[in-house]
Amino acid sequence: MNVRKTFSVLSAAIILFFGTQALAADDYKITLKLSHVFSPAEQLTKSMDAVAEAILEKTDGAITIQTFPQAQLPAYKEGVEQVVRGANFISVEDPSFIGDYVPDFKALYAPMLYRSFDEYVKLTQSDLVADMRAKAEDQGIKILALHYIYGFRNLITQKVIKTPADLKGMKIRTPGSKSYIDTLSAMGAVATPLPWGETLSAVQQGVVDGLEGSEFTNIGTKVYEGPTKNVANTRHILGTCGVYISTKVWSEIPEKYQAIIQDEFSKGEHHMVELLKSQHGGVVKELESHGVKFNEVDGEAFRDALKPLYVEQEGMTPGVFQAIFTALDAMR
Ligand code: X3X
Repeated sequence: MNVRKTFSVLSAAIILFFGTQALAADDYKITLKLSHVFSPAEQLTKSMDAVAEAILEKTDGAITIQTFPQAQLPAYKEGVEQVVRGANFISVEDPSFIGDYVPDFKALYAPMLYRSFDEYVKLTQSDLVADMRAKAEDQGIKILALHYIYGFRNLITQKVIKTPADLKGMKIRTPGSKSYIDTLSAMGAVATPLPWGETLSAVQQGVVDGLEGSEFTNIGTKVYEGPTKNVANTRHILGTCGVYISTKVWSEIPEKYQAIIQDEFSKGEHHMVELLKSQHGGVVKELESHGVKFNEVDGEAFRDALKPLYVEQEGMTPGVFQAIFTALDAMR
């Protein structure tokens, strides 16, 4: 008799627990603010808006993601800080901006590593990067995506650049992370960090001699309308964004909604990679129609100039660069 009574009490408790969970999930709602620096015409903006819309629909309105482009909200380093502080906030920035918390991401985002979008995508799916993701979670950062790729970053200047010597004394605008500053300095330029919002006016006013960015940035923000009409195909950094949310906020979202959020951001990054691969040739032609000229560079000279950057920095996992080189060699 006791066994039967115990069993029925236990069954009732289990039904009550899962029933409460189900009710909690059904009543659960959250609004997250998503911040990035891209302009309305750029694919990243369109992709973020599409993912937010799909998540709202598939969660029957439980998960609202309000998207804020062009650094309307804290962005870059400040955006990642919002995530680490546990705000209801999603930061969309390149991995160099989480490098302050997990230095290995600065190695993942190091210059002249990748020959294609696909190499980087494949590396993000490796055990090596899974370890990096785990380290990020220890720092309070849940990574929902890493390959919202917006193109290889090239030099965009008035003067034709072919070698590091050509960059001597030239002020080149970069984003504010150390990865970019170290990269452009090693390439021979005077790296001049500025938020994107101040960049085109700085070029116009001659505050900087040029910038570096992808063809998708060039066309999407109309860089070509300014004086910097020469693109040197350095492909020095693969421009890509990750999507970051607080682990604390993430853990409070019911699992059924977590699955939808993760699935939609994953589908979004795969879609954007394939779309931009198919669009790149047309974008180059469109830029050329606006008077932009592309030139090849002395790749060996730039690779030699950048070699000192493949030295482990403080906090990096010993051998992390060798592990990346080995993984990339295995793909080729
Ligand atoms: O952190 C995200 C990007 O890496 C920032 O790159 P930035 O500041 O050169 O902006 C790229 C542009 O396409 C924004 O419109």
